[in-house]
Amino acid sequence: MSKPRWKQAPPGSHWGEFGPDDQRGRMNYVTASKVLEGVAEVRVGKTFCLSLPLDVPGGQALNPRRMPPRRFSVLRDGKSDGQQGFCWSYQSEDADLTDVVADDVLLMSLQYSTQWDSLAHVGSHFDADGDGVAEAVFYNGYRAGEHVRAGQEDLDPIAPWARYPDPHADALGIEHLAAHGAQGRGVMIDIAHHLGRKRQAVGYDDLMRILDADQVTVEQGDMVCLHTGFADTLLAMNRCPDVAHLHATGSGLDGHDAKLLNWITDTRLACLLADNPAVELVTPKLGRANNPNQRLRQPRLPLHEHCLFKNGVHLGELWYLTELAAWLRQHHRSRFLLTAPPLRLPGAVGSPATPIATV
Ligand code: UVW
Repeated sequence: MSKPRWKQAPPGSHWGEFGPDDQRGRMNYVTASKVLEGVAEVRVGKTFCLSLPLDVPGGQALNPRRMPPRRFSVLRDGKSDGQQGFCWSYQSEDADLTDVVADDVLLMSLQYSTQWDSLAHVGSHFDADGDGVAEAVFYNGYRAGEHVRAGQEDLDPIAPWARYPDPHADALGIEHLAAHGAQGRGVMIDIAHHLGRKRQAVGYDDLMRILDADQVTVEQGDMVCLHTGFADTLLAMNRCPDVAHLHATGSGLDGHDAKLLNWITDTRLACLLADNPAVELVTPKLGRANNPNQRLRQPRLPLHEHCLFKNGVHLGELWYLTELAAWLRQHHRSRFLLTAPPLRLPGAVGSPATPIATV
């Protein structure tokens, strides 16, 4: 039995729900019977790829901290074979060998494009050990600096932004989701159909109206997809995102709506996946308290805090849901089998994904 990591859990959280050392959060609700409920939704065998091309959005305008993919060819003995382009051949070892080989190396932010956030992605400053001082902690009290570690500074980085190589989430890394398989019953909520693509924070009341109108029911262990249309607007920009336009378009959940946050917890949904950049609508700057000397400590991303930090609900962002949402609407359905494993990359805080829906 490991030493308890917290004396007090954050208000509105469910730390310890699956045991004090759990690292899978509400994906624990995606049980074998839940997978079978997903499989029962496969009726015609049609599949949908729910990933954007991984070089979308394009550049760094949408999020300056996220680097687009750069690929490098692998050289053999320090050189490429000029005749073969970037390929190399075993002929350098033995002239009788005929094989021609191409290998790539990839350098990118794991959360550049269609992605999963692990539970080590967003934590909070919270006094978990009850000593009166807030410390940086993640879900189930795992600590920044101890369980989720930054890399060591490298003065000769391969790129300016690769200055701290080998960070490691010893706890809560994305490999826990990969080991689960991230397969279960998907449920589509088609926000774009009802609210269009204008920028808007979608609260509990809006969401309930949409669920009612489309007769969508969300149950324990469902993997819930939110179609806002943002990815369509982005794709139309063909890798040159017009950020002003993007910021004026596309809805997201209202992370400041307490009723909505309670709904997320009370339904016991397993994860939230959206075609927008953050699932929630990110407000540019929060107001200060009336007294400028009084610090108002609050999260910039309240839905991230509620889901990743407090309740172990994984988030998926920049998914591509348009064709699936249209097909489901045409066939009067909202449920499907979702198969969305992240990379089984130990210690990573997020991962690209190529989710597949089967209907
Ligand atoms: C942040 O930018 C913090 O996260 P996300 O990509 O999950 O919105």
